[in-house]
Amino acid sequence: MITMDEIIREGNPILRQVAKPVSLPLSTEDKLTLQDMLDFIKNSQDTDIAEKYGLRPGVGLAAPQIGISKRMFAVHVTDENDKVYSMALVNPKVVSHSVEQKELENGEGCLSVDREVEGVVPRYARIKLKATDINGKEVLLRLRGYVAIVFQHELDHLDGVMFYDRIEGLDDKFKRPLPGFAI
Ligand code: LHY
Ligand code: NI
Repeated sequence: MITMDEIIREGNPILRQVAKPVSLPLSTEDKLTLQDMLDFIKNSQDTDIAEKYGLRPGVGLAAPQIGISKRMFAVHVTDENDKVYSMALVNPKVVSHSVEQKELENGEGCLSVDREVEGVVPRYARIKLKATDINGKEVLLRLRGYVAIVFQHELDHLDGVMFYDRIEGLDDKFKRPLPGFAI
């Protein structure tokens, strides 16, 4: 099982790489990795398991965070209407998004960041996402609110972007320009 020891922390260049597309059909190895990632997130939300293994509670995990630079992530998160999004996705693509932005009032954290970074992280309020699930099925998701923010946080990891890169005016030694804005 994945524990915190496997989670790569900021400063490791893998977190700054643009992850590679996953080849389809999914290999057995990639499927096992995806299942491990989803299990980690679920375990981290189980008080007893989290305490036993010292897991920090999380709602999402991207493959680069366990040192695998491939375009895949897992989420286990509940929306405002108690709908549970529990899935592992590969090659996700935002096909459309709102103009409206939204942010979590208390900012964001990251399982790869062992400190608090203050500041709001602007995200799209709504996104439509196309991806392939662990069974090789293509899915189209319409996401809003907290869940949309979590998915965007995980998507960013696939492009080597950390949440604090998006905090306006933040001065931080780990902060990098967003892709497309480099000189
Ligand atoms: N996981 C964070 C977590 O706590 C994701 C997250 C997203 C936190 C949005 C806060 C706001 O589950 C990760 O860092 N995964 O990359
Ligand atoms: Ni993160």
